[in-house]
Amino acid sequence: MGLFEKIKNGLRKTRDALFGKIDKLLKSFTKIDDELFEELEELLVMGDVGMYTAEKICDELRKRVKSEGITDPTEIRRLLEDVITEMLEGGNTLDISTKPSIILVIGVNGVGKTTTIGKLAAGFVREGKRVTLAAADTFRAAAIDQLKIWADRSGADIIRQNEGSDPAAVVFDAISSAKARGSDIIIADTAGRLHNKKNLMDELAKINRIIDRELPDAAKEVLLVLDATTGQNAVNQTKEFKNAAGITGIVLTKLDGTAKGGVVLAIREELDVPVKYIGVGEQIDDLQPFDPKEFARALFSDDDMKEAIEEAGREEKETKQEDIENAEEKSVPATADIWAQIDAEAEAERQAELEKGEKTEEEKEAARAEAEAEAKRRKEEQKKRSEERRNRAKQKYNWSTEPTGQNDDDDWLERWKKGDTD
Ligand SMILES: Nc1nc2c(ncn2[C@@H]2O[C@H](COP(=O)(O)OP(=O)(O)OP(=O)(O)O)[C@@H](O)[C@H]2O)c(=O)[nH]1
Ligand SMILES: [Mg+2]
Repeated sequence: MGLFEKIKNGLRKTRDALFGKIDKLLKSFTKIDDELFEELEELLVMGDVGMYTAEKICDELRKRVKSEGITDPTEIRRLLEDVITEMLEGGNTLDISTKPSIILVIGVNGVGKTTTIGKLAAGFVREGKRVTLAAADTFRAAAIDQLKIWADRSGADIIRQNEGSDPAAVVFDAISSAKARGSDIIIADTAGRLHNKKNLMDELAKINRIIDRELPDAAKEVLLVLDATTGQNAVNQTKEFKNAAGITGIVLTKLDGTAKGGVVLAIREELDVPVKYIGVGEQIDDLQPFDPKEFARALFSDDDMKEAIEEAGREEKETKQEDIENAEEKSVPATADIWAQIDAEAEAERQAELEKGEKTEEEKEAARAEAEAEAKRRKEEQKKRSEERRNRAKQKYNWSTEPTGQNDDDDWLERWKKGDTD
């Protein structure tokens, strides 16, 4: 499947729910008037574009309709595509211009940080770059294991420490290792959940300080991962993280599972943070660099617009319900897959450990037997030597019995008792 096809497929729900409806609306009007713009604005707001952004889009459309002298409502579709493209443009590319560059990946739990890192790493490795992953989500042991799986899958190096270790120390290690190995890119995973928000933000600030100290001249990206299925919540999360972590870009995941793709516009417009990647599925190549033009084109893609318009006729509630269900369905098996894999690996490790354990037990048994035999042999030898000595002493001192300690050569006797004689 081509890149565009993937984006198009990934945006099918948003296209069906929002842009299909817009198309239907435009076709139902015979002239361009205020009512049309009002209804259009309402559709945009319903499609998670946000009030402020929806208004802005409509103002821009009004201006262009006027300046271009457009009278056919269906032409608004083209204008809308242009306005959306322009709105989303600027700062979309990742700055990885230095060696090494560093990408810090942040976001609340479950949004797709680790998966995104795996996909990013796979893409970079495919381009011939050397990638070092830093397992700085030390909050859960499973998070470290999950990143390890992605490192193996993608062919990246990984630096990890034990669960509970200091994430900033892991990042420090990863930077040192990347420098030593000549890595091109370091990507750091972080925890999405800590005991409280302050802890989380403090931790990110600490990691940031380490990066700035150890790589003062490196290209640095702080990517905030957002789950598109959460709609306006994603906008709120951006606000929270923007202040604390100095975000340079957004990765919007799970667009394939939602009709809320319009949230891209809200994030860009309301918060002025560029979207750099979008996730349109769970496969390793389902993360796409964000291309505003392609994105807008995919939203209005004609081939299945007919189908989209039909879909748009469905009840909003039904779409939303399906949206939620699909998002849940989609994320559960993938997580389950990862867990199953982690479990399987842990089980394999346990088995190996067990076998190793049995062997060691056998070895121990053998070693014990050998040691016993050796001790017995030495004892025999010692006994023999003692016997010889005793005989020599008997002859020398004309003893008729064993030494008693009352012999004139007490000193020798004492030494003999200690085995300290020849
Ligand atoms: N459908 C779909 N699912 C995705 C996408 N990106 C991630 N996921 C799924 O989202 C779930 C959570 O992903 P993770 O990468 O574990 O999320 P995380 O942010 O690292 O989570 P924590 O480590 O718990 O904070 C997994 O089941 C992923 O397969 C996407 O673009 N589309
Ligand atoms: Mg994770």
